[in-house]
Amino acid sequence: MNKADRIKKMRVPNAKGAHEGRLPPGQVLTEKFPILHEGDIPDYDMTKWTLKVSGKVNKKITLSYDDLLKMPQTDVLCDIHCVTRWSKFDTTFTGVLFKDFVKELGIEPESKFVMLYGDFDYTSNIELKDLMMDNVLLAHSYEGKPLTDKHGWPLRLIVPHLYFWKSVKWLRGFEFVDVNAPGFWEQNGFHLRGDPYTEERFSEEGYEMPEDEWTKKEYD
Ligand SMILES: Nc1nc2c(c(=O)[nH]1)N[C@H]1C(S)=C(S)[C@@H](COP(=O)(O)O)O[C@H]1N2
Ligand SMILES: [Mo]
Repeated sequence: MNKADRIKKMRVPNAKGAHEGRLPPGQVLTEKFPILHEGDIPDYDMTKWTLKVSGKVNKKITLSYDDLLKMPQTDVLCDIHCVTRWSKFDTTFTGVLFKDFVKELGIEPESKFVMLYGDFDYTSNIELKDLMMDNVLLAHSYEGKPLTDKHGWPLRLIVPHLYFWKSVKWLRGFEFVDVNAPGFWEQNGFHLRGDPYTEERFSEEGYEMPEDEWTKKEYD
């Protein structure tokens, strides 16, 4: 059974109660920080690490880690919501806001969509307008400390207003495109956009829902 099918079969928790309004429907609050990804954790030589901006943009650029650290730095306080049903309140990440990143580089995006690339061979599609939201961050730190490798060091995306699979760990590239082609999970049964408040979980509608597969996984 694939991941989408497993989540569809879970029982739906009752999300009504203390956090109604803040906790999206069908989510369970956790204090922990679960670790979820496909494949291996990368081991980088930071002298060779790059972040690539490609596709339909005026400036195609390859940045070093230093380039990023020299850009304006912002702390973002946000809640995060994983499609496997866990949500975590009040997380703080530090890094470069996407809207600042675009400004600094003088990129004039002509395209409405972006394909996000992370190691190893992870992709996720996103609309440019979702990336341009106020608290979308290219994050290098969590709670004031460098990200742990399991949570995406040296760089991960944080898109607080969409399910966490869009928050690409080990981020390596942004490709500006004019079609909203599905990324990795989007090709495997998950929604093209992924708004937790309207439960855009799957690419088809009408499923029975959760319990939680994440409790069986690793977390810190
Ligand atoms: N590169 C990469 N990024 C990824 C993933 C992945 O498999 N590879 N998984 C996504 C999914 S499904 C989730 S829920 C979050 C988990 O982030 P965390 O391990 O820090 O909680 O990372 C997202 N980013
Ligand atoms: Mo996930």
